[in-house]
This record gives sequence, C-alpha cells and structure tokens, in this order.
Amino acid sequence: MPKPLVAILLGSDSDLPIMAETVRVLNDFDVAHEILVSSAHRSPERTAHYVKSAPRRGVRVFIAGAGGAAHLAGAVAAGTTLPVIGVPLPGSELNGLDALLATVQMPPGVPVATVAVGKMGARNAGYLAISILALGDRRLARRLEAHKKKMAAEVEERSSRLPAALRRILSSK
Ligand code: RP5
Repeated sequence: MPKPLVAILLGSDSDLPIMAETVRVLNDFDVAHEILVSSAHRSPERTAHYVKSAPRRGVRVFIAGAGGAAHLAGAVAAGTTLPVIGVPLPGSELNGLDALLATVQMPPGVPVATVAVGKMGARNAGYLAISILALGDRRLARRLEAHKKKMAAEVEERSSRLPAALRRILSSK
C-alpha cells in the first residue's frame, strides 16, 4: 500500500455520498489517500490525535467535509501547519449556508481553504489537494496540465455543437 498523501475526514458517515466525489478525483490522478469519520464536536480527541499522527504516515494535505456547525476543518487546522481544505456540506435546514460560514470564517493565522458547498466543492477539494501536491511532483503537475487542456477541448467541442442544438430548440414548439 502506498503512503497516504491526502487525509479525508468526514464529520459523519452520512457525508460519504458527497465526499466520495473527492475520492473519485484523487483516484483519477492515482493519489494515495485515507478516509475516516471524525467529528470536531462528537470526537474532538480522536480528531486531534489523528491530525497529529497523520503526517508521520505521509499525509501532506488534509481535506475535511462536514455539515451544519461545520467546525471540522477548523479543528484540523488548529492542530497542523499542513494545508487544510474545508468542504461545507448541505443537508441541514439551512442547506449548507451554515456549513459554508462555519468553515470559511477562520481567524487569521489558522487558514482553511474553503471550497464550494456540496459535490462541486468535494470535487474541487480533490483538485486543490492535487495542485498543492503537484508543486513538488512534476509527474502530477503534467497530469494536471493535461486535464486542464482536456477541459478546454471539451468546451470547444460543446461550442461546436451549439448550432445544431439551437436548430433543434427553435424548430420545436
Ligand atoms: C455534521 O452533522 C456531519 O458532518 C453531518 O454533515 C451532519 C449530520 O451528521 P449525522 O447526524 O448524520 O451523524 O457533524
């Protein structure tokens, strides 16, 4: 088993369907990772202990996804100088706005790189972790560049399909 470079913490196993998107991105780039449930509020000691021990196993970037009063990413950032990415998750009565504010509003000196709410953010957390790792990994940097080029080519391809799509829309009732 390769050493995990990225640690993904979930506030609850109920967060897995969304945070699986982070895993999908890391898998696409063959980035080794580990994933666990640990809550800022319900298991603060487990979280603090994990954050201290993870770098010894090779972890270089933390990703934390949580909903509601989402302090997990902040609790991780409190215990490390490694980069921490926070994914605010929806599902509460406030649809993730609570998690967004709780994750993003960190005090100076304890940053959390907060991505978008939900699946889009979960995917971007993976990409951002890869960007950070790519600073010291040329092979990964090249794969990220290739991915960007592929996205740009896809935009051109979609654009080229517009005239036909427009004709279909305009000719239908
Ligand atoms: C948060 O509360 C978790 O991250 C999850 O998004 C939410 C609900 O957790 P469960 O009640 O499903 O365990 O701490």
